[in-house]
Amino acid sequence: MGVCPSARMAMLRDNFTGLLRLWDRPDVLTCTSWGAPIIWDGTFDPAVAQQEALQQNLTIGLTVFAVGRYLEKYLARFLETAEQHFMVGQRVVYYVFTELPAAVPRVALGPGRGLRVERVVRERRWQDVSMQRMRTLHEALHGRLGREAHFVFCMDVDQHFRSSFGPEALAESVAQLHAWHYHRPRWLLPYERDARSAAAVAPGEGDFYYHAAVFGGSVAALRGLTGHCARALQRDRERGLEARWHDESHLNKFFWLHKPAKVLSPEFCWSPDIGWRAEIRRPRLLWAPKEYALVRD
Ligand code: 2GW
Ligand code: MN
Repeated sequence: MGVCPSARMAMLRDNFTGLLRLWDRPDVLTCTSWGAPIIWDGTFDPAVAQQEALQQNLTIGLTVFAVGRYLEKYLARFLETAEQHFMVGQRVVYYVFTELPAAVPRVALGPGRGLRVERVVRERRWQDVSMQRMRTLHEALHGRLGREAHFVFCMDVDQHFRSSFGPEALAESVAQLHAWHYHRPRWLLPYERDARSAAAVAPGEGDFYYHAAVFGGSVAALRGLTGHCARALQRDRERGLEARWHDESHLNKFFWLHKPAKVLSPEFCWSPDIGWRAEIRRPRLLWAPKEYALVRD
C-alpha cells in the first residue's frame, strides 16, 4: 500500500520502458570498458533527462568560434538550428568567440536563452585558429562563462543541428565518437604517434578516436581538459612539433588519460558524406561539406 494504483501503473510502465530500452540497441556498443554509457538513439528517455535537468535548474553554455570566413559562412545556421534543437527548455548561454563582434548575426533567441560575444585575435595560420581555442576556452572557463554555466559544450561551427541535442548528453565529462573512425580497429585510429609529442598515444593505447567538434562537461572538468590541452600544445610548439590533428590529437590523449563519463554515439555529430548506415537512426548534428580549397588558403 502507500502507492496509489495510477502511480503504480506509471512505475510499471516506466520500468517496462526502461527494460525495453536496455534491449533496444543490440546492434551497437552501449557501454565502455570503464562503465561509461555510450548513448545511442533509443538508449535513453529524453523526457526523463529533461525532467532531471529542470530539477537541477541548470545553465548550459555552448561555445563556438567563428573567425575569418567561418563567421559569415557557418555561424548563422549553427545558431539558428541550435535554437531549434540544442537543450530546448533549459537555460542556455551561447558564447561566440570572434575577431569581428559587429558581424555576428542577430539570431532571435527563445526565452531563457542568451548570447555573449567575446573578442579574440585572429591567428595567422588556420592550425593556430583551431589550437588557440583551448587556451581561450580555458580563460573563459575561469571567467564569466565559468561563473554562469554549470555544464558547457564546446563545438565546431562548421555544422548544424538536425534534431534534438538535449540534456541526455550532459555528464561530468563528455566525448564524441568520430563519425569516420568509430568502427575502425584501434591500430588504424589517427592518433599522434610521434613519441616526442605530448599528444603521443602508443600502439596498444587508446580507447576510441574522439572528435574535437563536440566535447563537454562540468565547468570543473572542462577547466582541467582545456588546461591540459593548452599546456600540451604549448609544450609541443616549444619543441617545434605539431600533432597530426592539432588540438584534436591532444584531446584524444587527454581522454585516454582521463576517461570520459559519457560517450556520444556518432549520431550526435554525423557526416552526411559517409552515406547511409543502419545504426545511425537520427543524426543530431550534421557536418557541413568540407571546402578546404575555399577556406584553407
Ligand atoms: C580552420 C581550418 C582551415 C581554415 C579555417 C579554419 C577556421 C576554423 C577558421 O578560419 N575560422 C574558425 O573560426 N575556425 C574554427 O575552428 C571554427 O570554429 C571551426 O569549426 C574550428 C575547427 O576548424 P575546422 O572545423 O575547419 O576543422 P575540422 O572540421 O577539420 O576539425 C577537426 O580538426 C580540427 C583540428 O585540425 C579541430 O580539432 C576540430 O575541432 C575538429 O573537428
Ligand atoms: Mn569542423
